Amino acid sequence: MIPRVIAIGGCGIRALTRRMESGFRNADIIAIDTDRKELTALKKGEKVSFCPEPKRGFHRPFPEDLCQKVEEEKEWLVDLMHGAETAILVSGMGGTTGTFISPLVAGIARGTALFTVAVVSMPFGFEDKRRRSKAEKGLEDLRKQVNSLIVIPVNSILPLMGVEVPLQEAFNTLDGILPHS
Ligand SMILES: Nc1nc2c(ncn2[C@@H]2O[C@H](COP(=O)(O)OP(=O)(O)OP(=O)(O)O)[C@@H](O)[C@H]2O)c(=O)[nH]1
Ligand SMILES: [Mg+2]
Repeated sequence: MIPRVIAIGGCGIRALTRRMESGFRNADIIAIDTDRKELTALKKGEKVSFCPEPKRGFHRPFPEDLCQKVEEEKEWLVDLMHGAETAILVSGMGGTTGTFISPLVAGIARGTALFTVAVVSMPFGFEDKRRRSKAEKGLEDLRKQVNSLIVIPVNSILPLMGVEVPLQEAFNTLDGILPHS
């Protein structure tokens, strides 16, 4: 039976898009994001847009709004899981969308008796320190909700890439690794 692959946030969607470009078909894909542009770039799969209304002049979602949105859409998400035995979540910890939504969606998948695996990256060492602590917290929440957790040790990729790595190149390399895991 083919798994549900659930890409969450920019990192998850970009990594999956790259994997599909190299010919990856055997999965039912669900993409969840708060950014419509990222979702539009994905050519295949069920797209779930969690774009809250801009609030107090901010255009980025607030974590509490995202959690509420997931709760509101829970039944629909349960339906999307229907018929599968395994869910594989792909996301990057450290932003807002992937960090806060991944544990909730993992909980929903596991709650519907799917064997639930999460493949995530943690921020590179050169990223903002606040991202790291946010990512650590997200990872702990996620760990409680999955059967299996695979964390990609991103900093160990850097030495493979030479001394001065452009940021985008580091992410591109990670995109190549995440969905193979
Ligand atoms: N593989 C890969 N990782 C990325 C990329 N962009 C960012 N990341 C990593 O993923 C983490 C989360 O970034 P995003 O996925 O863009 O964030 P998001 O989940 O969409 O959350 P918000 O945009 O903040 O709501 C970052 O801190 C980076 O470590 C990318 O293009 N590819
Ligand atoms: Mg994003």
